[in-house]
Amino acid sequence: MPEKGSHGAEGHLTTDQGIRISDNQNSLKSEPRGPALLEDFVLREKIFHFDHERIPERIVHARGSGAHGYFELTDDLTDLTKADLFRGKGKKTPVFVRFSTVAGGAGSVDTPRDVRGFAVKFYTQEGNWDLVGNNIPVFFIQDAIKFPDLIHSVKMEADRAYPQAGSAHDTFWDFASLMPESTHMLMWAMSDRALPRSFRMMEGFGIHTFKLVNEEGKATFVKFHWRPRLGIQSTLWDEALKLQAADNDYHRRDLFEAIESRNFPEWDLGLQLFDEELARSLPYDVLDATKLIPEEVVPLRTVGGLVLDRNPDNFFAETEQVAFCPANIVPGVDFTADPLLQGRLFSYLDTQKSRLGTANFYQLPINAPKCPMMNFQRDGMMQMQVPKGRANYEPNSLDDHGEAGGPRECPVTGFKSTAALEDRAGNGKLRARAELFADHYSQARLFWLSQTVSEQAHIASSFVFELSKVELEKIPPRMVANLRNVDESLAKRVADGLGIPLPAKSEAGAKLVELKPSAALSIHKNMKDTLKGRKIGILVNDGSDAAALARILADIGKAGAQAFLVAPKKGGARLSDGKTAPIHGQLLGSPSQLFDAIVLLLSTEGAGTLGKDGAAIQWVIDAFGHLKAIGYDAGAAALLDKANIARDEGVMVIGPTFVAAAAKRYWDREPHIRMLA
Ligand code: HDE
Repeated sequence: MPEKGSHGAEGHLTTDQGIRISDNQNSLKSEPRGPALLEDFVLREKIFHFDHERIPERIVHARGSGAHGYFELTDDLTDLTKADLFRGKGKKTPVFVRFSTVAGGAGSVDTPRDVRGFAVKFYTQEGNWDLVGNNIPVFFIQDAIKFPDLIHSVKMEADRAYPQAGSAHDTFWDFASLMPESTHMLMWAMSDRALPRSFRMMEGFGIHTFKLVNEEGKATFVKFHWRPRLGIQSTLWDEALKLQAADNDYHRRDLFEAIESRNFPEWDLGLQLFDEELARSLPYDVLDATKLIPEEVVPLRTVGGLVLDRNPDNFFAETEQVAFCPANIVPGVDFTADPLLQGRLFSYLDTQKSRLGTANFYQLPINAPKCPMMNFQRDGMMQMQVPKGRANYEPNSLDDHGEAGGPRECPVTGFKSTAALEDRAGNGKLRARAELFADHYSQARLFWLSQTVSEQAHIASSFVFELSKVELEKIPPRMVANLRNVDESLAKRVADGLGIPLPAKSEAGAKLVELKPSAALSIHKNMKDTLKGRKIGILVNDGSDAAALARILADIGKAGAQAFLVAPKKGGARLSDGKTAPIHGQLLGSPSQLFDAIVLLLSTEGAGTLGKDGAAIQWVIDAFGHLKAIGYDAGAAALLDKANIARDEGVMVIGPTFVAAAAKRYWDREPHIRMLA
């Protein structure tokens, strides 16, 4: 079939039937002012197809952005797994990755406070393996049977159909406060992890414990971690809110542009590997998706890298139609009895039939395996394959008669489920949870204690903000009562912030264990002092110093960052040398939240003019408020004064040290400019 879009070598526009179209501007009429004719098959076909362009959006994770790339193995894992992609140092496996928000619809914004999906489809030589993860290593619930309740509560409310893409509303907090098992995940969701700066700067986690299985059938527990090579980076709440206004597509654009400019996003794949004995020794259950295993207990082993190096050719055909499914697994990897995972194994295939309309969606190019694929599944809507031969059942003996008998089972190389490593109490069938699942607070406390002072303030303030949006008065005290099991000071700060009395502590439900804080859980402790992959906004005006601009552009380029020139007029700014500097964005349309640090290069006169422009003053105030570095030259000082900017450690006269300083956020500034809980 010729590719859609190419429509034959000669580039003729045709109908879906291949008939050449002579006029694509005018419908067929009986006379110039006469009615359109029913006979016009060109018009009818075009409108008909247009009318049916949309498909149902995903029930969760509706808004997403994807890219192609590859996974490269750097550490041979033959001793641990027979999976092809993990054998042979240097082996490359093609992938498609989709990042997403969870709660919002397909047309919602990129930067709400939300969990992000991190779904990877590996097209291995032995079939497709999907590692469908998130950017947070734990989940809200322990058992899949609660998933519809969780999602109903967080999506827009049933009667009023708002809010879109946000958890700050009654039904979410009603459910969350009644589900103490969600407390650990709430700590993460209220932290800056839920406000990533870029898909390229967030971690990914498989969350559940899986198994790797080697040739001998020996299984090892594994947890999967994606580590961004640019380090973890998040935004502040105020910044995320303003980004929603400045650029709805902030993350989608960032991913697309990074790949277009060959700054390929990269992650390391780290594995936490452990055996049954270690699992048994832990004070929590490795089958419980609300728990993580600190890296201090089981360190990460880096085994490979993920590189995204190609944007999709077509968003709908690829990013929209890609169907990830945790049940897509290859020999050498296996599931565990995690009750959340088990529910997921059913859900994805089921929902994809409803979303993509036919059981044959696996034949779409983005979903089809890149290795041979043969079975006796037949027919169905939109069957694209034309299977040959008489046999459409198995076993058959048609081969014996010299006719094609079709594919056969592979007893040796085929996928085999491993025996459950998990404890079996021999209780028969029951609707119950394992004992250690009842500890809902110890790891929430571990997370809290692992944060910096400033991160703790963000978490406390997020709880205050979200709960302040709740109208039913009984909900916030219930949530604060749960938080008292996490940390008394946190609960007190949230109660104070809301202006409510501290409620009695809720029942902990299980004996809490004191866990050692883990530095890996903090963003601030894991940020990289690098400008690589980031964007610096430079404000110039007529009269700006040409030599200073050339110097800073060279420094930024050397640091691997992107410079973005902003001026009051898109036509450019006439610099001190009389030349016009080309501008990337006009001031009003390029607010400073789009940048990681800013530079002001202004003549005294230029600064004076901008001092009368609200957009310029706001530009500076926002960068300062978002704790970014500000570099300026002598002329620009007047604009800083007009914006009332204190000269703290992060505000400096531009010079050779600026680039290093610009890689940081100035957390110490925050208590001076913002009341946090
Ligand atoms: Fe999903 N989830 N999920 N989920 N999930 C879907 O599948 C579901 C869960 C995740 O970019 C749906 O094709 C259940 C955890 C991602 O296309 C659906 C449960 C994690 C994506 C579904 C969970 C995820 C989805 C909706 C509780 C992190 C987007 C559309 C047992 C490990 C994939 C679709 C993409 C999408 C069900 C919980 C990650 C309805 C029942 C935990 C990244 O099948």
